[in-house]
Amino acid sequence: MSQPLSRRRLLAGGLAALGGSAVAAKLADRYDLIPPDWGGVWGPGETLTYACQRLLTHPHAMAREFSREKISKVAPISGRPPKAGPYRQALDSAFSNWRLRVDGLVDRPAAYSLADLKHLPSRSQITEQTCEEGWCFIAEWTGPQLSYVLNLAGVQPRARWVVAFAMDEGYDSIDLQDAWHPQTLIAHSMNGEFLTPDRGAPVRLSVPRQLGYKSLKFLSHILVTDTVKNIGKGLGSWQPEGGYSWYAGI
Ligand SMILES: Nc1nc2c(c(=O)[nH]1)N[C@H]1C(S)=C(S)[C@@H](COP(=O)(O)O)O[C@H]1N2
Ligand SMILES: [Mo]
Repeated sequence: MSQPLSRRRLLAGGLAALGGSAVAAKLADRYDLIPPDWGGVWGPGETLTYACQRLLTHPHAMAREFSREKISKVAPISGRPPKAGPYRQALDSAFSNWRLRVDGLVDRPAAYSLADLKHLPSRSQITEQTCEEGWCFIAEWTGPQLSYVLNLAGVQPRARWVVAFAMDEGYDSIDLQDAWHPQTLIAHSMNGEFLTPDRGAPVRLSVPRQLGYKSLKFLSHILVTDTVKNIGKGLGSWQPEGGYSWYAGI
């Protein structure tokens, strides 16, 4: 978004006033403000939330970062790794044959080994991860920024979404604004140690500006795309299929 703030405010105010109407939807579409879960009963509300977030917050507004003493002693786990199948095989061989594919609307598709990812320039951040079920914890995450990997791949102008796929069949998507965000990481470590299987090994996303379900674990594939209609049930995200919002900004 490159409009001046006053215009954004006006537009967002207009959207709020029109909440849920067809006019609001048209406006939002014109300014690229439609989330994948715009349809259905909650669609207008979801669109309003997403559109206002995108209009009113700075694209690089940072999630809060904490000092080391604030790191939580207890960090719950949600979503265990598969006990059998390809994940188990990959784990048994210490992920030596595992690759993170990066493809879709990019000029240079790539496949990274775990060693490749560990050697890329990385960022460490002590941030809070918040689960939609009501708990949270603070931890340090380390790994290359998603933006670094996307830059290597060369994202094409038509792209709008980045979809991550996991080895437990999970998938989730974020828009390019969150994909380029400096705190969106492909994390290989938590609190200075490589990820355990429970924590999402070999690598997971860390997306501290959104609820925990966007921080997908056990990654296998990153797809850059202009539509998520063909992903899962059409929302490009596991959780909205169960009733949560596609946009999980906090
Ligand atoms: N692949 C995959 N990623 C996942 C999940 C999952 O079940 N599978 N659970 C999500 C949810 S709901 C949350 S809150 C966080 C939890 O991360 P943690 O186990 O490190 O606390 O991971 C997210 N990533
Ligand atoms: Mo969660």
